[in-house]
Amino acid sequence: MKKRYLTFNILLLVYSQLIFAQPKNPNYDEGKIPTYTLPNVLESEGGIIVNSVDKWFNIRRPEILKLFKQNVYGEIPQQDIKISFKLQSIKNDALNGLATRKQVKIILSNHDKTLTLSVLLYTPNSCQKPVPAFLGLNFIGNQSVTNELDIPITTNWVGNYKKYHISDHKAGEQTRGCKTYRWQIEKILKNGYAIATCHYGDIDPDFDDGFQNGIHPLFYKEGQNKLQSDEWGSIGAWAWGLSRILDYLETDKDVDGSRVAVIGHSRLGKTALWAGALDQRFALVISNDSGCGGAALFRRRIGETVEMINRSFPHWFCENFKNFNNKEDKLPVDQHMLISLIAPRPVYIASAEEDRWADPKGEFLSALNADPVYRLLKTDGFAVREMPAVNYPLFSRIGYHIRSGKHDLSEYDWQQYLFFADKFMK
Ligand code: GTR
Repeated sequence: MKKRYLTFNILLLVYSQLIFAQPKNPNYDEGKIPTYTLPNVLESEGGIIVNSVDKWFNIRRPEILKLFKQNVYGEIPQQDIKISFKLQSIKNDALNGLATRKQVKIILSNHDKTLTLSVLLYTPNSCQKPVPAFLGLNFIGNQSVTNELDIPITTNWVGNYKKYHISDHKAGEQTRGCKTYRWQIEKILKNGYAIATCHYGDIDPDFDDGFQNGIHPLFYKEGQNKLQSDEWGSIGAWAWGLSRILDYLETDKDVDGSRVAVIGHSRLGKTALWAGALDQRFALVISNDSGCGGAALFRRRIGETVEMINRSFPHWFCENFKNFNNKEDKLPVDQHMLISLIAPRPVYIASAEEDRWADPKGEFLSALNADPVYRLLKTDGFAVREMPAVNYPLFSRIGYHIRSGKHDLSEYDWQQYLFFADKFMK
């Protein structure tokens, strides 16, 4: 009898823990969005009205960048670390002669620590070099983006995906080519672009370990073993890694380093936007279904919110960002300001109709509210005021579409990105 009573109590405890651990139900009702006011992208914290290109670049842009570093993505440590490039292999007739394929190691070291990024690069054989390029991180390793059999399977941490038989964070043979549809490599090459990628786990494994692995410890000062509250999380690290790959691409004679588009899907879409904001060498930026912490406005609090993202992914942003859990109105920035940091460079924001978690309307509104900066910088900005119909892409300097379907990076998305890149990078 006593034993039964105990079991009952334990079950009750476990059950109540489960209930309390559940994230609050996300809101999907437009009618329940609290009234909010976006920070004015063209007025400085000190009240200066930003009405010239000069004031934008000298006053407001640096201020906004700093606010994002301090409150959202974290500061990137300012130490110079050693970086070297090693060409691991070159294949001149990859993909039936369509491309030259290089595998390059980027070796980063500081104090006694080293980290290696493996970059996979295809350049089209039929084009005059140097060519413009797309650069994006991948989720499961370089072997997942192509069916070629001689790309080594990553031995670094990967997420667990039942579908690809990954249960212990190690990728196996089943992951070879499992994401080819997301990369459209042949199409990209046939359109005259190079494509470069690297596994995001090479830069920082995507789990919360108090920043003991990946790139962060390379920057720890003597005696430091954890981050300050305003220092970079994983998104900051992935974005920084993209810049190191760009460092390499600038040295590759087959690639035009001044015409590199940075692209990313979902958490890596957030990363692509932050990379484009931090590093003005990126000529064009593409955010695919980036959602909360990407293109979507925080203040709408629809789908994923600040609190939810910080709870599920405590390592993505800096510690200070947690101060804004359920306090979106206190944020000194919102994501239209992230888009504005990319101006006047072309940026493309893509959403998917069924991706309500990422708040497609909030992604659209960021684009719309970044428009004043793009216009101040003498571009055509964002060509519409109302959300375009599904599958009607828009190719102004701020490009945009909402396509039918789910959260994913599809062939349709790539068709628009290629068209957009043709317009601005060729
Ligand atoms: C979700 C997360 C989103 C998005 C997505 C992804 O679980 O809530 O913010 O980043 O993951 O990256 O696939």
